[in-house]
Amino acid sequence: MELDTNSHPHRRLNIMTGEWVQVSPHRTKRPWQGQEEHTSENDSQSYDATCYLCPGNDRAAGSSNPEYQSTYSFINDFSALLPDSPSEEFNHRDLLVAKGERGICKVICFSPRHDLTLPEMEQSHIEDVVDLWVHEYRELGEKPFVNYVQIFENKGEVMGCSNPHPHGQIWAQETVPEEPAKEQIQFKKYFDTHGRTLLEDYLEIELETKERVVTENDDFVVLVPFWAFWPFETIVISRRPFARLTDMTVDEKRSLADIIRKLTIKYDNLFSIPFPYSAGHHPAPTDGRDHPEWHYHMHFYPPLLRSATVKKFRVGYEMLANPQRDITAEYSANILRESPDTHYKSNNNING
Ligand code: H2U
Repeated sequence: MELDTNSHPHRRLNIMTGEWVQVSPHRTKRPWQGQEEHTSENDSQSYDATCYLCPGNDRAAGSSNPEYQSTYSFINDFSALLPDSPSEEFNHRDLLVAKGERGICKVICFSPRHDLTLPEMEQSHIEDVVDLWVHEYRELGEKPFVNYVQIFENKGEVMGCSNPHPHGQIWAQETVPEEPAKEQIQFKKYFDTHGRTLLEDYLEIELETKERVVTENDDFVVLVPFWAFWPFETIVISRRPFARLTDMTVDEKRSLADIIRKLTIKYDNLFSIPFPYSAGHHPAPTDGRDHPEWHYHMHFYPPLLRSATVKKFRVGYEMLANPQRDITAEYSANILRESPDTHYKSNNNING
């Protein structure tokens, strides 16, 4: 019998990490009697006097925010990493091993407006957010002890986001953390053999069929990767294989803002809610090396499965054995592609 990836259980290789994902498309018919998440709309007020991130307000640890008009970043008052902690190693008989880790954590506010999320923001305001990401990547990456700058956003209560005010975080640190480190190995292996970036060649294949492509513009393509784990996971890949956020041209920065707007509008429209996710940039490490193998991209990992209230849990087999998904990447890509381009709350048309 020939393998039909639309109906037969199979495994797909995540070429970016070298790890396998179990796909079980025949399971999508099972009934659901488990937990349903409650949905939360955005706050409707543009300023909240009790919000730690609104302009002019006091923060939890005593400092206060300026009356910022656009974007604003500050050192996280509860930073997980500190710039002056010892970076010595500890090793007891190769069994108890630890190493000090230095770093800097920042919070970045996307807008002075408490009630907006990225898909509801004007294109020009998302461009300001892109400029801030580039600025922070440059400034933090230039610090001699910083070898990786991880910029990310947790959106929605279900993802553990602490505050509806639109914001993200940055953790810049000495060590290249696990996820980009896995990609670094895979990218280098591929580049050394083929002389092209792994994502450049992968994108070429995806653009032949467009089966998993969700949306695209002149400089970026959004697709559900062949090996996606989260039901509506996507990756944003630059058409030109550049490595760093600071390598983007003015046009590419504009295009990045545009593609993020397009994608997040589609996400919100999927279940007519502010769609929760963890998303982040994977630019090259800032370790002073050139990294011709690296290809800039962004990951979006949304937790929802089949409605606004049913979440995917990574438990049981997936904790103990292997990541697994039921609906196929092709099925999800199709749903996302068909998701309307105008935000459900407004006439904010993504083509406008
Ligand atoms: P999350 O919503 O993704 O948790 O990010 C909010 C961050 O903001 C969180 O890391 C920080 C928290 O430590 N924070 C401050 O730095 N100051 C505050 O006054 C409140 C929250």
